[in-house]
Amino acid sequence: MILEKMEKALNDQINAEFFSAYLYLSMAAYFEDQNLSGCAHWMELQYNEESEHAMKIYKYINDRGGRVQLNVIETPQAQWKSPLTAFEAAYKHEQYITGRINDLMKLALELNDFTTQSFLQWYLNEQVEEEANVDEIVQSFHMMGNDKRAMFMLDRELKQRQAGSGSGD
Ligand code: OFO
Repeated sequence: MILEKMEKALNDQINAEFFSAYLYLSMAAYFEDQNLSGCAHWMELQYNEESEHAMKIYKYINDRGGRVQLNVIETPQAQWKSPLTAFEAAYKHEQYITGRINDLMKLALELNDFTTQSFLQWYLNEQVEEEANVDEIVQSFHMMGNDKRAMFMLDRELKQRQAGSGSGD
């Protein structure tokens, strides 16, 4: 049986993961509008991943005999100044999520909840990857500056991203 305090914090994280999904879907829609279908595709896959992250916690709470409580998902931002600022916002968001996972781990340690500590280990590792993947794209944007041809190439590369991988490689 999961402790109430841990259950509440994990339920909040389900909401945060679904918000991440929503945010990235909103970014996908923005990129579609900018005719950057590769960036849009990358964000759509990110949307799927975030939904999976939420559902993993959903399943965990149920498996531990807890009660899932779904809450309102905040409206995500819909417009960005440029493709670069959208990816920068995604990077900042991932750093925020990493902070949240660290806080969950702190709580699990405080409560001596060993199974939740083990469960959260996957998220800690995943966040290293999540931050690195977005940061790599932000760096590519910085390198190409206003070069339209480079933008075209990067968009094409991002279109190659496969489900389960973070980049276009
Ligand atoms: Fe769920 O990792 Fe991104 O937010």
